[in-house]
Amino acid sequence: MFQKILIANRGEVALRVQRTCRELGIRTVAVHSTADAEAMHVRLADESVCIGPPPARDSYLNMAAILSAAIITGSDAIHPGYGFLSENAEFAEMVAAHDLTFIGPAPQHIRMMGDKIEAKRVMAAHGVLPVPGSSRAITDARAAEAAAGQFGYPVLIKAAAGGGGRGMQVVQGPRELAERLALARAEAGAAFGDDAVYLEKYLDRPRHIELQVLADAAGNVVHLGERDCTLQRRHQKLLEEAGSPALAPAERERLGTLATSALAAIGYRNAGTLEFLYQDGEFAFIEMNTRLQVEHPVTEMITGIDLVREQIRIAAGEPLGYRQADIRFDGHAIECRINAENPISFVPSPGRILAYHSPGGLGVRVDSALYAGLVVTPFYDSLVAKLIVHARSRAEAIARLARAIDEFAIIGIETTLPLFRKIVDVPEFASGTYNVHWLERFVTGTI
Ligand code: MV4
Repeated sequence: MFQKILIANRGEVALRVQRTCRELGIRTVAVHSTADAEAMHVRLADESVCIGPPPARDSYLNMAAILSAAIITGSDAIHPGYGFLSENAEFAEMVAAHDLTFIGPAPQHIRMMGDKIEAKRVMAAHGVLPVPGSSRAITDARAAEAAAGQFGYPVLIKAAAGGGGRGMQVVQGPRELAERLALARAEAGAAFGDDAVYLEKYLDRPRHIELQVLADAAGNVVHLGERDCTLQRRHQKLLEEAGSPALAPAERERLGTLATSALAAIGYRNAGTLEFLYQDGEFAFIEMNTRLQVEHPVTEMITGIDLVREQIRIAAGEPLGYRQADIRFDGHAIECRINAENPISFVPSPGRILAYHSPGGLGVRVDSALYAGLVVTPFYDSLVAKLIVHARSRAEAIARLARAIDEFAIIGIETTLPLFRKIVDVPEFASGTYNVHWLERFVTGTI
């Protein structure tokens, strides 16, 4: 097992990884930009190293600075958290080249899943059906027309290097195709430095359901059930649940069996998440994420499994030590992502935290690096806290969430807490019958 882990991240996820390291008796090294000198993840680490100025590209994305910090502190492994370098295959390779362990999948699997066309091809070859679409990158309108003709309009153009919805273009019919294709390619090139795009059949009212998996070095693969991330705004998830209000236990079993055997076949290792669109009782694979996800706590709450502990143990070569049949799904969990933003306009709201009180009691968890006196800077993601509740049923979890939101006080900046207080009171939310478009209409006042 590792003696010392460098955590190449900041904020709540840096604390999240530190907590597990402490429980495992592993020392922690924090890295930070000059903007984060007073941050909680620096205060609570055993050691810290300043790696650069505030812009992420000069600090939290600065591979040479992070590797130097790992070497001078005598760290044995690097946990990347989520975002930043967590899905950077080149970084994972550099970590290994310096005789350090990257706590995550092998570079080849990060690279494979980073190419969304390749990810769909590989998963399809192992029996996980993707959304119908083009099997290769599309470069000209004629190839696009031929592909669209095969599975029919409307189609969606996506960036091969993308993910997360950036640069997507819906095409209603053949007359719009050439124009939208040019637009999508230009956007993909500007955003990802790669203008490869692909086409998919556009599903008009899907839910977003994802499956958490764990795979060890010995080839044992288990799933930890699904998360429902249907409530998104502009491709940013706002509220996630485990399990999905739309799914029956038998459907979870069917999906889990398919997905785990596919990942075993490709030799995947560590934690991963398969993303699906779910519409009319059918799952269609769209992407795989090769990192710990922001919404992982809801899975931890219903399974009792510490995902960061499993990531560290797997990276150290230890076996999972349990089988699929040993995993129990207990109750229901909901997470709200609380951002430092105006709850109506979503304009970022940096500033000093003047007072802070977090909720507690049975079934309440808060993952946050906030404290009274901290200055929230405008340099990074606006996520400042995750409020997670767990209860025996979804209805009880919603009631618990409402009271936990009422207890939560974050004074000095604007946050999205008032938006969540509204959502939990809406009958459509309680019914669980919405699709990915519902929240957008709710926040804009269209419904
Ligand atoms: C889709 C889709 C419908 N059809 N793909 C958005 C983020 C990325 N992970 C995948 N996304 C989608 N892919 C096909 N073939 C719908 C979404 C989608 C979405 C689309 C428009 C507006 C809001 C959305 C929210 C979640 C998912």
